[in-house]
Amino acid sequence: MIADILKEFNIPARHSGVSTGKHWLKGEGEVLSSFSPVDGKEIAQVQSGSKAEFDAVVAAAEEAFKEWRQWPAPKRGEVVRQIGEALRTHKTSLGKLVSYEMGKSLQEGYGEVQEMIDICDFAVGLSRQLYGLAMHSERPGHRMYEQWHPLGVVGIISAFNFPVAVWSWNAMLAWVCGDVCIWKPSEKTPVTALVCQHIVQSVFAANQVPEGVCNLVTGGREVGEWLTHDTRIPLVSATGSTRMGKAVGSAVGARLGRALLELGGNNAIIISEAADLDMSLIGCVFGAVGTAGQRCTSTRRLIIHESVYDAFTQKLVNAYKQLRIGDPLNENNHVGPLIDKQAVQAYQQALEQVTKQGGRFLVEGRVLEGKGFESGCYVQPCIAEVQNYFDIVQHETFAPILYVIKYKTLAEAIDIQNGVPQGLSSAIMTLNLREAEQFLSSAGSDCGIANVNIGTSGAEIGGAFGGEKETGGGRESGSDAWKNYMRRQTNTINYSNSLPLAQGISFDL
Ligand code: UN1
Repeated sequence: MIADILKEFNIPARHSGVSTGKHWLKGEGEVLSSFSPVDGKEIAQVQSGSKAEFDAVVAAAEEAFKEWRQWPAPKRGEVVRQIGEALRTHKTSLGKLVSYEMGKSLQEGYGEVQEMIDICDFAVGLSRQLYGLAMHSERPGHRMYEQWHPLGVVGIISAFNFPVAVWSWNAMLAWVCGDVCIWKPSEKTPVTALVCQHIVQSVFAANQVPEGVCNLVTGGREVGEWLTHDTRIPLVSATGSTRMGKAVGSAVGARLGRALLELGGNNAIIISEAADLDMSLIGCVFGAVGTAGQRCTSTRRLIIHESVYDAFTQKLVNAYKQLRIGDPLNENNHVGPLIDKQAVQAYQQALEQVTKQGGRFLVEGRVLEGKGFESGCYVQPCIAEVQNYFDIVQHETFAPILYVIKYKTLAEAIDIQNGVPQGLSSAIMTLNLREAEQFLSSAGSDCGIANVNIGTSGAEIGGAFGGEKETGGGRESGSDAWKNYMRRQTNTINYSNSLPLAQGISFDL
């Protein structure tokens, strides 16, 4: 099945990972092997870019920008509309490949492609709505307004957990805004990136989009460093760990470029005494075990009111007993593998730390062995009773480990929810309006995303996506996130016969 999909997209056993959107370069850098965590098999080898090739790509991007920025935005939107159509055509095969290369369940693989289609639709509408404000000048015979111009070359560093959707949030907005993109996908999921590049390239070719608007450079850390240090790249949008984000943010900041950072989360759901417990269960379990706990938005902590603590943890334990773990392409399974053995090791180390720091497991974790688990990447989702201040709880472990914590008052619950270095997503389950509004108020959740009666993961593309504190502060996707990809220009026009100075200053010659 996967062989057919690779054939459909013209991906041989070895493929270049460097493209200017029209031509594939040789790929003179290191060779990446993409192994599926599903069965441990090699999917393909990808030849990454050398520094010289990277420089050639940036040069092509700069050249393309001169033309692309002059295309009317709705025309650029029309091209993005066609990308959305192409993604609709390929949704099943790309979704399966995402599931196979990354390990998320097939439903979530399809969901990821749907998220790409949704952002295409959003970007098409946006291409006619890149609005600036008009202001009233303090001077007679003057007019003021602001306009948004394309920014230039945008570097996109994406993570393995959403190997294609998060790139599309950035690329589709950047393209309607008139920018050109250079994508460095995760070295763990280069094959899905090749497929996206092929899809976009054929749409671009049919529309005579200039070479250099859609660039791909696969590779390891060094490619990320080239992107972040390059003064020809005014914006670097990066998704990944807080450690990576600090490196990107300081390198880009040192040259006064713009960094758009979407980093780790440590997302909690408060289960109030006024929660609908049956309904809450779905949100909590999907949030904790969906994508095997490898979403930035995964639910890591449940803060449960003491009066419903026993009842709700019992429900959770029962639900975890029903979880089917295995091949994510088999739709009967809920949970697939972690991305690789390194991730399994991090999971195991976290389990040790939980016990060492005084936690108690309600559902024990372990690495699964035997038939179907040969890749060594499948783990048992687990639940541990902890205190919020434990060092391990303060860190994001990218694995299905759910921490439960008891609370007495809502104020205490909000303190616990906010009492971590990260600030991405948060939620409260309650039917009590006062509680919900307190949680959403300025004294409530300190996260970029705060939900009521739904979980922490699975945000829609229409809202701005991102978070505060160590999550990096960036906002991608919907709302007015497009402004990150443009430069604002304030224009004042004098149509009078004199030149009065602002602030009433008189200056006569
Ligand atoms: C991520 O994990 O980096 O809200 C992105 C969600 C998805 C996107 C997650 N729509 O869970």
